[in-house]
Amino acid sequence: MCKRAGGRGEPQPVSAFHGRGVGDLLDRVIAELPDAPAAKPEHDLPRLAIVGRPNVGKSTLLNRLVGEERVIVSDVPGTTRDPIDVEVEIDGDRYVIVDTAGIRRKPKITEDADFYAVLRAREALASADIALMVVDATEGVTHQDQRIISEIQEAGVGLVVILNKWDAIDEEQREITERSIPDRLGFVEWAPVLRMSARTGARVNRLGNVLPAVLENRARRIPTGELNRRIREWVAAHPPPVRKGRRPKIQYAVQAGVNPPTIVLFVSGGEIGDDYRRFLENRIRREYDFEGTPIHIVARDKRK
Ligand SMILES: Nc1nc2c(ncn2[C@@H]2O[C@H](COP(=O)(O)OP(=O)(O)OP(=O)(O)O)[C@@H](O)[C@H]2O)c(=O)[nH]1
Ligand SMILES: [Mg+2]
Repeated sequence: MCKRAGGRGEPQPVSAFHGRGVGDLLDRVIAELPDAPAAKPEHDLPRLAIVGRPNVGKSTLLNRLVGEERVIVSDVPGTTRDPIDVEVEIDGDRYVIVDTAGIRRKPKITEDADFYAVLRAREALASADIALMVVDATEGVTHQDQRIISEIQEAGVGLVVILNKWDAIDEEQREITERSIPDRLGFVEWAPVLRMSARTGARVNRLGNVLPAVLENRARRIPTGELNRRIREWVAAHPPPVRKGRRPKIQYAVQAGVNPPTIVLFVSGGEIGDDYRRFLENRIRREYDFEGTPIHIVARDKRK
């Protein structure tokens, strides 16, 4: 808690006019704030959600990670209906892992079971720290895969893409799949992509290194002074474009949260567009290791 000095707290020198010390002040304010209600208690294990289209091998992967046949596997799409929580240890680290129903493009609303299965898969996804997005390598990355990945990104959940059934494709098909990756997954180029076979177990152990790194990156904080220094440099080299006849000015920035890293820009004189947010995100990713986690950048009007 706050160290008391005569009941008024420790003084923090700032210059409101120059903005000097404001960043450090904000860091201290944030450190004193109670954690957001969404934050999980520390004793809770990190949650992994296995998601993807029907029949890609999600349940097979869960069984492989657990080391026994905990959930039903079959070649009939739509086998899994309810998300099931299972505790697993992967390379010495413990997690809660959730198998989910395959997410279809349009769940047949007439078939209630289908509709609710997809709904529950989305709920399991929303409360996960990392999504293991399983893709069927024999089919390559499809549009529906891309849609699910966009949902993961918007939910702010960590992302590891798994190209599963790697055992079932030959050298030529592997090359075709590899060549399509930059195009199909370019919009999440920060996500690790692992080739594996849930059925044979080949390369499943790669998750052991990747998962702890993603969790660490999701918890990374950029100190406010440093963040503002860098943003000033990037803005000086590439100022935000004029929109609706007004040029926005970023007054200051602060990383307001983690899991996922969330950066708030206080802006005056105009609006920051999506393109410019992406530009800043790319610069941030060049400087800091945020592999495997979305970054949310929020612009706020300074006057509000
Ligand atoms: N060749 C090969 N087949 C696999 C692999 N993983 C899963 N399969 C097969 O793919 C089929 C579907 O596997 P499941 O694990 O039930 O797939 P799912 O994604 O859980 O399917 P739903 O629950 O219906 O969404 C089964 O016949 C599995 O044996 C793999 O790595 N290689
Ligand atoms: Mg299943």
